[in-house]
Amino acid sequence: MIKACIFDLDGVIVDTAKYHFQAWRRLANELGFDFSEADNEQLKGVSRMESLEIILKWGGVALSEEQKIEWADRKNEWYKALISNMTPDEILPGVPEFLAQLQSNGIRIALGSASKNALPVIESIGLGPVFEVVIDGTQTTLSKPDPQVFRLGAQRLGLKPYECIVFEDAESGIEAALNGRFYAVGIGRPEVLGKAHLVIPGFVGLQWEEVVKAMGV
Ligand code: B16
Ligand code: MG
Repeated sequence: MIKACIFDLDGVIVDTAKYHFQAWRRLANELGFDFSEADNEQLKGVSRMESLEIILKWGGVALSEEQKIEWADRKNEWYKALISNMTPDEILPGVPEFLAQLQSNGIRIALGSASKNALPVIESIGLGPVFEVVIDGTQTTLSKPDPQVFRLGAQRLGLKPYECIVFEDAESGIEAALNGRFYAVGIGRPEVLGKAHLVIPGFVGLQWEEVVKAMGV
């Protein structure tokens, strides 16, 4: 019996991936190299410092630990400037309607994001009050595919993993959910998210009853 849904933020509720990409690309460019939007896929759901390591490897750039922290901070300032202008219009299509269905069915709603900026993002898009529990990158020590972020969410809700469905757009996020024995719905392409119990292209027209039926929960 499902009692709660735990949502990833970036790529599920809102498309902040484009802002992460712009800020990381600026960092790469200032360090003298470039990377593509396709490369950026590999950074989805990956923590800030791990993303930096991957990008530096792409550019063949070696930095001291101190320099890494400085560049990561710089990237975060650029990212924060980009997200400061976000509005509720940027909530991904179908998300508000799906959240409303959960509320009317008595299903509890939580957020499980790797981002340390999750709170300002949900506030600026007006969804702050919708999430009963928020677990973000400030509360975790282990990155997806470790299930820590979702386990903390379930714990805070007072529920077992098998009572929760995780909605994720990143392969590492689906793995995290499965590693924690949660039900998992992938938002995106089946080629990438095929391990999930159910994969959907997005929330437009999605009915809660259909999800329950399709997953046999
Ligand atoms: P920050 P999610 C993740 O959020 C993003 O997908 C990933 O691209 C980003 O590097 C990570 O948050 C950390 O974000 O630098 O804001 O702490 O998809 O888990 O909601
Ligand atoms: Mg994501």
